[in-house]
Amino acid sequence: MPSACFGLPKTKTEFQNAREVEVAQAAVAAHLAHGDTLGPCEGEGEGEQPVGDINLSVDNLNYGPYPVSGGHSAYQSVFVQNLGAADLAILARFLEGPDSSEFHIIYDTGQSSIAPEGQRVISIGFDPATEGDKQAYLTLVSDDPDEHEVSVSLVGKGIQ
Ligand SMILES: [Ca+2]
Repeated sequence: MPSACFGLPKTKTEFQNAREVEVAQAAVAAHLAHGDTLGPCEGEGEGEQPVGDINLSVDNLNYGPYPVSGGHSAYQSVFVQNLGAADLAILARFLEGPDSSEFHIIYDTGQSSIAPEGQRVISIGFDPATEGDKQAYLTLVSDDPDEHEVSVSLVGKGIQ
């Protein structure tokens, strides 16, 4: 098992003189003597470990005006996508906000882990209990390192 990996200190054209070349060759020889591997380190170029990267297909869903006595509206869907190179864990999913009881999750493919290039589909219907403007959020919690929580805004209006 090599103890480390390493690259050449400079590209060949960057060496200023024979002395620098000699020093560089000695450094390479010392690495090789240790059993190190010459060349890019594993994962180098990626910069870091692969991670999941959450993306929502929409920022908001607008159900428009809908009758209070109409039952559920036609549903609308959010595609929760993984644009990263590693699996994305979905840790929680909830409806929140002032009128969250008037929006309902009708359908959810439900994966707790989304593979790279995969997606989870969540479909929501609007069922206003009273007249007026309604607002809620669908929030997803994941292990995306820079977007722990993401939300879709849900709006609609209850009418007679
Ligand atoms: Ca991200």
